[in-house]
Amino acid sequence: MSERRRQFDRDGFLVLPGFASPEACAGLVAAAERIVAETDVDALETIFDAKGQGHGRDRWFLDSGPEVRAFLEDTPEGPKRVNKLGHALHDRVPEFRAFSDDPRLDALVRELGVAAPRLLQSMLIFKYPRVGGEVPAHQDASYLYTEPVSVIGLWFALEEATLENGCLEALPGSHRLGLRSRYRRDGDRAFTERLDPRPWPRAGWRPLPVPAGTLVVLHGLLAHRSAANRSPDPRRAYALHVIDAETEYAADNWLQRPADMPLRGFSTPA
Ligand SMILES: O=C(O)CCC(=O)C(=O)O
Repeated sequence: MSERRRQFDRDGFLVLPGFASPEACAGLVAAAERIVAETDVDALETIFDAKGQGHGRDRWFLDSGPEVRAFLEDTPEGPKRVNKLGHALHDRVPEFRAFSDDPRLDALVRELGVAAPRLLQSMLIFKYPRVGGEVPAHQDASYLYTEPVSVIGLWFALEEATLENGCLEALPGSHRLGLRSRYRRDGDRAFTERLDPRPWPRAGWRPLPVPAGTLVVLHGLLAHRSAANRSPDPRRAYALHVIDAETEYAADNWLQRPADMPLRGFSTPA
């Protein structure tokens, strides 16, 4: 077993600095901002409500699995700002597709135990200066559930992530504490079902300030979160979530792909 695998199994995450070049990071930021510039942000209505999950009653969100859609920050007083783009950048936007189809990622997730990787969702998380909101503690397997759990989050810092601008924070070893909730779809709504009422411990969280180009790999059961961006600097990040085709994808996950857009593995030619 590789040292990387041992560390991932022990902690539930890996921090891999220097994964993406400055040019690659700048290319994704430019592509994301081009999409935002082409979007009528004032006409958007769906706030990505990381705390209350209010977007779970909204088709703009619920049907976004195979699309590229923008979601808003909760800024009741200020102008509308984009919180994230999701959830099929890796399929629909050439720059994200090229970045995501990196054979190093295929090899990495296989090394971490994913037998048949499938690219499930992708997001550009903006965390713009002063408006980028908090992401409360969660496990990705709550949202992207397979039986058994297989989801791995690949989170790329496109800019330096700091304590001030809302870097990721992880709770080491929490991937061994079981799944605390499931986010389940029921027709036109999705809702959180609590499986374990205990709150996450207050102590033991580790902030992960990282330079641009760093890849943070997150076990699907690892508790992680990020604070609001209180700084004058943006903290844009790209997140790609991968599951194992040899597991069962839950029929009541919020994200469902249409039959004509099946999930694919890495490196499938466009
Ligand atoms: O970028 C963030 O602040 C949070 C990202 C996250 O929680 C995720 O990708 O699962």
